[in-house]
Amino acid sequence: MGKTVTEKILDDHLVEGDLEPGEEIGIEIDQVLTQDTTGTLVWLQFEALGLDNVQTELAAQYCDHQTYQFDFKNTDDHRFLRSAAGTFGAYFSRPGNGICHNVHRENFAAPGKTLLGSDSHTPTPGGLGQLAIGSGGLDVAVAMGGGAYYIEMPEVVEVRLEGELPEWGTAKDIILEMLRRLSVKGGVGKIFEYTGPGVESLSAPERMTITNMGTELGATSSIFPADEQTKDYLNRVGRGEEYDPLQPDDDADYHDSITIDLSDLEPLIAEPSMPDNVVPVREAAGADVDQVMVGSCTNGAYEDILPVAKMLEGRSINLSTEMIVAPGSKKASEMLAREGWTAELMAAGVNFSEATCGACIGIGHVPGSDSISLRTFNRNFEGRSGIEDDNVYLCSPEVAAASALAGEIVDPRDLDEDLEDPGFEMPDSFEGAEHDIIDPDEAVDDDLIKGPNIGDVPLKDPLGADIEGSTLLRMGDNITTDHIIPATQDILMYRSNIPKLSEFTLSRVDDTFADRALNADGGFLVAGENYGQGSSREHAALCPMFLGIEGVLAQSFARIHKANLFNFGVLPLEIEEDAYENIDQGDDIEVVDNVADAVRSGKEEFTIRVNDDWEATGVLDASERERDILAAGGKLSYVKQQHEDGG
Ligand code: MIC
Ligand code: SF4
Repeated sequence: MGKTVTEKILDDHLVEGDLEPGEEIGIEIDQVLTQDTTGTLVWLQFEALGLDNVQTELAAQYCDHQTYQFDFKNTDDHRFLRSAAGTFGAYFSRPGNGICHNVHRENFAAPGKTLLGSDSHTPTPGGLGQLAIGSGGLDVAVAMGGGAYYIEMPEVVEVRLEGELPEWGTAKDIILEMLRRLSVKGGVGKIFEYTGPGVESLSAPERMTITNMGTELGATSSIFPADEQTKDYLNRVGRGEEYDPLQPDDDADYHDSITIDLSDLEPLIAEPSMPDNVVPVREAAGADVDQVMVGSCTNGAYEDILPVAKMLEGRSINLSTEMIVAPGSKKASEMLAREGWTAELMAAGVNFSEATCGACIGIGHVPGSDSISLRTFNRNFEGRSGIEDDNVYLCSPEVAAASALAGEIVDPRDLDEDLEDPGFEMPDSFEGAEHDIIDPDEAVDDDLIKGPNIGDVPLKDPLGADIEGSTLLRMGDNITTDHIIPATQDILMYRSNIPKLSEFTLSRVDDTFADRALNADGGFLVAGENYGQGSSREHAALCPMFLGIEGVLAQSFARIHKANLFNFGVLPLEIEEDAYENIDQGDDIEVVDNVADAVRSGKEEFTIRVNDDWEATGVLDASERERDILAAGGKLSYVKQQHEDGG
């Protein structure tokens, strides 16, 4: 039987298992990427594992999320990361050089290779035919040490694109349409593979807007074939020799198929405060916009800002609206400046930010209370912008520019007859800022430099026989990792200091939680569907573990977060809606079986006793390897044990 693009790459990298959906597979990783706010733990864990050299073809450390050195803690983290990259053999992209996904696609991403990254938007270069997956930092550390990466073989779902985008239709509208149809949990356990005649009409950067935001569907990854468009992009970034054509076989067998006729699309917008709250822009039109932001790893490339510049050239943004452009890479800033577009944008009333994630996670450009911010980003979870009562909308750069001109949300087709669709255009070459990536051969440090805020990674005891405790917090559906450990500056600066960071755990849901958890002797979290969606930050599992959380009972889990719970020895049990409805905060929970034995022996259904009064079933959906990790008290202890055993 013919193979999909995904299967071809997996086949080439398979070290364990069969490509059967639901089966655990182990794959070899060619490239890894990490960034500043997940990277410190990656290297601390790499060190704790006793590893001393990067074993993958390539590893890249980016400094992009918190680049403003407000506080010595951020600066110390950057210095530690530079020293770790130098010591262990990774590329180091300096603070301000750009967002990991943008810089990686320009410099390293290549078709047919595997990429693992400690950031949930790692699938971005799927648009170049690379199989790229986001994970927790510990998985990245292990892969970087030469270990395989294990996942449940996802279902490969075809997304067949027919036709061509109409005027003012953009790649962003394609992925917003996917979110409108499938929701933020519609991609869990899936890889979306784009096929069909519509693919040819999309340039590689447009494809990468789609694969980037496939993460918002909860997908393991998203991928396009590698074709003439891929070759064209690689030529323009000066890496034409890395082109390797890759197409699905004619008789490739997909688990499911979705068709989108591109010519039917119209400008779309995600309303507050979930990326799947998608409606046509015309339905949201008329609302006053206080702030417009163009940027992020979804739409912050030079190619995304160029149409904005063309639309604003010779015009002025509305006086009631502030507009900020945050290029995704310093190279994009440099190119815009060299070509005069920066001046055009400034003349129209735009302010520039340095190339950083920044505002996407509430660091700078925080919207005013209860105001509307229109962004070209990928996430609009409540409070993520840095203020609880935010109203963040997500849209294409074109809709953002039109709305900045109007001062209100507007479909560009309705703004002004003279406004032309600027279309999508790529530069002939991407030149600039070469000196901002330090090659491992030119490393400036060869020893780790740890400031006082950089501590060790706490370990958990191996799993015991009895697990009991109180329901310390009961939450609803779609709880994000931004709820568990927010990413704003005042909290982010403790990412390398787990005891301190833990004080903020779930504080946005209940600010007494951390104290209550520390004082309780063990305990549980209870949640509805899709618990832990969003970011890959392993702190969202590590900090609850540090506070004594032994298990999470949820109706369902997001993929990366569930893997992180295993990695830190926290028991994730799936419960039915009925049980979820009947457990109240404060209820006593006991997992009745001898838990350590049962986990090791492969038991799937656990009896949960509530208040010594009634019983529910908790399902442990885990591979043998995940069970061993859980029983060992987490992956760090498990891998160390394997090394000691000579495994
Ligand atoms: C995000 O978009 O939420 C982040 C910040 O990039 C995270 C990584 C982190 O928490 O540092 C992600 O997506 O994994
Ligand atoms: Fe950075 Fe935002 Fe992209 Fe995360 S989603 S990598 S915070 S720009």
